[in-house]
Amino acid sequence: MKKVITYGTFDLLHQGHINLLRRAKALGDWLIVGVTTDKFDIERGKMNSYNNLMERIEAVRSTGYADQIVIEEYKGQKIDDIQKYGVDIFAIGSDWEGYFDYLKEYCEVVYLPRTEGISSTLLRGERPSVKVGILAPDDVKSSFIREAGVVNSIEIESDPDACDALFVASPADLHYQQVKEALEKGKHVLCETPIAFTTKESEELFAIADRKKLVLMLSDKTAYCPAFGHLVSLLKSGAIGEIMDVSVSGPNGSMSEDAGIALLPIFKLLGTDYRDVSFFTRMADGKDIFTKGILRYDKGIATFKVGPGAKSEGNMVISGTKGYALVPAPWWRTDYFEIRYDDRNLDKKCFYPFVGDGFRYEIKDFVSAILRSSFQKILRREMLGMADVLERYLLGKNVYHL
Ligand code: C2G
Repeated sequence: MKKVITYGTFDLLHQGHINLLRRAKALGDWLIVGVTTDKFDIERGKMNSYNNLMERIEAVRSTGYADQIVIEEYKGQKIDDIQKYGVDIFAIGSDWEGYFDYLKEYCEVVYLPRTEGISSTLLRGERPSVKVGILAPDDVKSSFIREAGVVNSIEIESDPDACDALFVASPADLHYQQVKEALEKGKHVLCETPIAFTTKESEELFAIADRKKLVLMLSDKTAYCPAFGHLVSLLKSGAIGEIMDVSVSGPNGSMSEDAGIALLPIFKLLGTDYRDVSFFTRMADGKDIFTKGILRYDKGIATFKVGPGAKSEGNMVISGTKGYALVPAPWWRTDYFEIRYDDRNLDKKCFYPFVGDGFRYEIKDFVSAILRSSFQKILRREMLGMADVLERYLLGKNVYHL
């Protein structure tokens, strides 16, 4: 029996894919189709798939050409699969001509003609997209535009009246007013932390968003990147036992700029039911240049330090009853962490992609929240917690000056 294998994303399955599968099947007696996982596609720079893995597998199955479907999860898997399944022919579209010649050492390699005039990219372009306006300094703006280029269903709109959504990364004291205006005009908002300086103002913004059925999402590169999400799920599933201490160092902006970022892992891991918060702060020329914050919980404690005035290693250590997690600097741009135990044989090193400058993850989530009402990774109570901590600081509650 002659076995043929082919691979692809097969997003928004179209005639080009169907032709390819038909031609691949005709080369032998048994066709194996490898469908890429969402994670692997993101790793290889494909952020913009419309269908998820299950939908794409179902689409391939529905063509009737695949005798066997496998999932492709990592670079190098093609060689492993060819050996594992005893494959005779590797087939792929001619857009890959020459690229897979290295597989000739393992089996025959056939480049099949690509169908012209149709592609997933074209089909994605025909779907509704979100027009996003940007209120940000030039460097942030150009980075946002560059990263939005790899995300599906988004267009940058320079006319503020014509946009459906707004990205706000202006100075923190302008956020509340700008977010409020945008929401009142019916625009979805992605805003850097903090959305406001008080809980009352934050609640008011959420109420407008709800009344107008709009997405109000917090921009924070850490929250949406793959490593951070997995770190939180792993620790919440008990990987280090009961979490007792979260110690966060950095980023090094002022309290109003960066406290929200530093509080995110604390709230994700210990929740928002803190008993009290105290601050130790040092001012220079009317600005806070160093602040250490302490949040006391019933069964745990968290500390964070922010500010440009005291240099430090920007890492994060989370202590549990059975082990601890170490996220090396800069923890807020997480692509790697370690879980450590007394028995070093049990230690785990976890690596993840952090592609581009990290904006793409939150842009993707923002667009899905608007178009598909998908789950928002930063919860409202966490955003309100950030506003509450900042408000206590600005009101001088439990603030000790150094
Ligand atoms: N294809 C085609 N004609 C088109 C579009 C796609 O023949 N108009 C072929 C591609 O050449 C490929 C297959 O359909 O062989 C799947 O295409 P994609 O879903 O775009 O997947 P791709 O990114 O090419 O992944 O490990 C994955 C593989 O490297 C290929």
